[in-house]
Amino acid sequence: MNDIVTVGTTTPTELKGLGIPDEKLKSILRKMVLARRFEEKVEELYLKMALITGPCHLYLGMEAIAAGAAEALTVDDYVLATYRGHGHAVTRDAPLDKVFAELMGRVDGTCKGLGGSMHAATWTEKKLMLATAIVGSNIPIAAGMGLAVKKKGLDAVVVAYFGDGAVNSGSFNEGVNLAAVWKVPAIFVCENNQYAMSLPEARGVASKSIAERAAAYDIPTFVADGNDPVSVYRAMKEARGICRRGDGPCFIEARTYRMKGHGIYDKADYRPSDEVREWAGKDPIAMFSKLLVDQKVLSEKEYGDMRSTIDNEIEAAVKKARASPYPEFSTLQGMVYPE
Ligand SMILES: Cc1ncc(C[n+]2csc(CCOP(=O)(O)OP(=O)(O)O)c2C)c(N)n1
Repeated sequence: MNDIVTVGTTTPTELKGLGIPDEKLKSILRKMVLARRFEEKVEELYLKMALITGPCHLYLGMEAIAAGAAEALTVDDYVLATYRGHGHAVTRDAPLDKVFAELMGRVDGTCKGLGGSMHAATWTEKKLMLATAIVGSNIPIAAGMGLAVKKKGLDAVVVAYFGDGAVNSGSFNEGVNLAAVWKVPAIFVCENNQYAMSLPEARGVASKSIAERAAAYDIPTFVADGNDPVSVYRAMKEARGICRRGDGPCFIEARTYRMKGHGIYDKADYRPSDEVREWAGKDPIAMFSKLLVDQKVLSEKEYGDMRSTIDNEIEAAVKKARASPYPEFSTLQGMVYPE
């Protein structure tokens, strides 16, 4: 079995010694705030304004994973998300107005308004190849895409994101095993938010840890702090390097917590209130912004400006998305039946 490497939580004294340029740290923070503000706006558009309908799963609280990982990847790398994919779409620079338009079912959306929230994280210009609602299904697809990347000799990796529940699926075992046998450049990222709908990890996962299960396939396995974007960034950089050296797939388990229920209507009252409070105290954006301000990577003023610029970008994107029409029925027909 491969050793499991833990990339610990970044301490204030460690931060500068890591040699990560200030611009990169600021970019990570910007991506986190963007993902947070995007979701807060989605909640408002859905619950207060009824401009979004259908299933919708928020990424609130998990921003450190998408932002840290996105900064460690290149524009050529492929990303496969899930129904909880808005955070991945916006941190990968998918056009905000197009993601909003998809959520509102408008023709200018990332899937022409036909997919809705669950498929919004699809935008091939940014190599966001798929957002799937079938739990675990992107894992074997990543293995297959990794094989294509390897055979074509591309300078890229394929990254699949999924939750702790997905690790209990047959797809996980088939996909990770094949990727390991074929030694393909795929990175499997388990966003362990500790619940699969209402099922807590402790009651759904028999092995001691999710990372141990992946390491049993004899692939390099990392455990990152899913509420610390630098920890995730470092794990992803390392994993990408291993993949690009031709040493096969890697696995990252990033433990975090979703701030809200499984879907937008889920009040999540199956979670103990002291647990919710404990994790609210570990808000990844509050912690990371404090770290950067304390370490003088950016000033309070710069952080305030960053937030208001993002707020303006969000408002402009919503306006543009709302101006987009609904698709014609013929568009849907054309997608289902070939001409
Ligand atoms: C193959 C399959 N089985 C069951 C479901 C129903 N389902 C939707 S989400 C979900 C929970 C998944 O939890 P997890 O993988 O931890 O992801 P998270 O929602 O926490 O991001 C389930 C069981 C599904 N969509 N697909």
